Amino acid sequence: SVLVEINGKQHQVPSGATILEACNLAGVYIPTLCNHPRLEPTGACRVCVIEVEGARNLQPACATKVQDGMKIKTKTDRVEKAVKFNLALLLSRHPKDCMTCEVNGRCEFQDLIYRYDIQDLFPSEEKTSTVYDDSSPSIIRDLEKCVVCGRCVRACSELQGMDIYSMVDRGFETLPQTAFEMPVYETDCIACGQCSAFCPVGAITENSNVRKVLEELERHDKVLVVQTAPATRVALGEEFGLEPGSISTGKMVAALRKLGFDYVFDTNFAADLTIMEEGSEFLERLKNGGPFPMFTSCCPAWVNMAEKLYPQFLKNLSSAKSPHQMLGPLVKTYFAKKKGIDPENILVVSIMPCTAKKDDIIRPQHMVNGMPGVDIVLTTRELGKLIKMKKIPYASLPDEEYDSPLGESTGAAAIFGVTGGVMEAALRTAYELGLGKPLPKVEFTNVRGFDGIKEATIDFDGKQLKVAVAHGGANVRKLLDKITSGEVYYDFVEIMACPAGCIGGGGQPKSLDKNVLTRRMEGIYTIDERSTIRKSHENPSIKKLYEEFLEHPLSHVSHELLHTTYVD
Ligand code: HC0
Ligand code: SF4
Repeated sequence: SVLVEINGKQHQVPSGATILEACNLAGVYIPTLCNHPRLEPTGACRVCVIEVEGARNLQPACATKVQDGMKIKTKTDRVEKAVKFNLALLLSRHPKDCMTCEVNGRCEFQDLIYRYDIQDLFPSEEKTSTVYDDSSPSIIRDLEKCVVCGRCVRACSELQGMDIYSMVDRGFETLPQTAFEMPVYETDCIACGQCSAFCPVGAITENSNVRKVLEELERHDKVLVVQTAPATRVALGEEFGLEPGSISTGKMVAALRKLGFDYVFDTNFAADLTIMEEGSEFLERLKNGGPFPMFTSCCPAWVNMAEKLYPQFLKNLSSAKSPHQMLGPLVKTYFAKKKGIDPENILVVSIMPCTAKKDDIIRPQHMVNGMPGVDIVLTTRELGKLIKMKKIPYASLPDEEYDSPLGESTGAAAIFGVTGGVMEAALRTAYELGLGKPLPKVEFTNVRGFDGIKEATIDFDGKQLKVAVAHGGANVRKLLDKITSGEVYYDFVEIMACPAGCIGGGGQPKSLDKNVLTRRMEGIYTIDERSTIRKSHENPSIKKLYEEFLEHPLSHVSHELLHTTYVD
């Protein structure tokens, strides 16, 4: 560590830290827009400038490393003036329609303008940019609101390995643009939404369906069914001041009932079902000799990536639909029949940590009996917004339970929400169903954690199964390249496009906490540990579903409702 002086006080800080990190550790506030703890610093916004004794110019705190004996001043008139000037410049080119903005009240720029009491010094009537791109069902780009921080560019390239945007200088303005300024939906964009989760303002947001759902709730002329993804329950609370990783499943269910949904089901139930189908498919492939590796197929951004960039692997993807796309059709068949409801009169809403699910529900392959399996997707952020609009006191709601029969789930389903979870859940079931004997140990710890690519070898009655897990597009692409070149061989591979899996999904609450993913991951594994049933094939409601309706995994009905195809 090194000793630095910040505003006249000595602080011991880790060597190699940036001045911004050092000040954060010392509890000294520094404003910033372009910096994000999970992205490489660039110093682009110049809002974090500070004075360093001996240096003539102000320095960007995010991109300057501490040195032993450094004397840093963050509160001088010169700093204050520069920060205000830089904010005022940004404000001059920013629209002032905060009241109608998607992120009103949750905008980092708005907070800074308020905090520094910035007046509009250079009011301009002219729009600086007219790029408004709603081509994608997943994200909307309204670049008039862009503050040129470059976080979207970095999230897309550093984390996702996708490079959809680059900063384009058009003379009078610089903007994060697609190649040839194409609508984003026409590029190789996989709809993961990471760019929207890192945007500090409302320049890139999820393509919101809040109003649509609000209208359905108020009209209420249909049976309103909602399902919640595994990763939502450890993140939604953040929108209401709960610690990251707090498990608020019961409050979420209660809030959804208060909003007016008639049935609250759990995507986790269908995650158990996915394991039954996908696990059985894997066992079939072992019997029939492939094709290997078998890839998981539940991440729709990964499916987009495979279809757009790796068509050679489409035959390797499991044909199992993702859990929420299994639950929707089951609601409109199995459940509708049980309750005597006309399926045309049911609306299924999925609450997902994911923006790609908005794209996923309009795939023609997901139509069942002429109806979409799932009608509307709301991200975790959008659900937070809806709950706030309705003034529901989320944090103090008493816990409620999911409805049955599509609400019961196991610990195996819970861990779908983190990287490695689908693999672990699948192995728990494939082992016991395939070998007919109990697992020696229920946890597969080698596939857990944040390493970008994880591998394990599992002894499958003498056969050594090789499995791999990758998360975050950049890691995924590395792994796929190695598989393509023949450098590595695997039997089974789990892919999640977002960093850390769904807990880090592009539709999750925005966070500047660098430990947010660790906390959410802890929350997920805690749910698994606390579950009395931890293997999908032991879920009694799943057993009943097969007895009453599906017959057995990979049956004819299963194929009709629960499996899909891919196109390149
Ligand atoms: Fe996921 Fe899913 S686990 S993709 O990460 O498989 O979004 O949370 O809902 O469908 O279950 C996301 C999360 C899901 C699905 C499940 C899978
Ligand atoms: Fe890149 Fe994902 Fe944003 Fe598409 S949605 S531009 S792939 S970060």
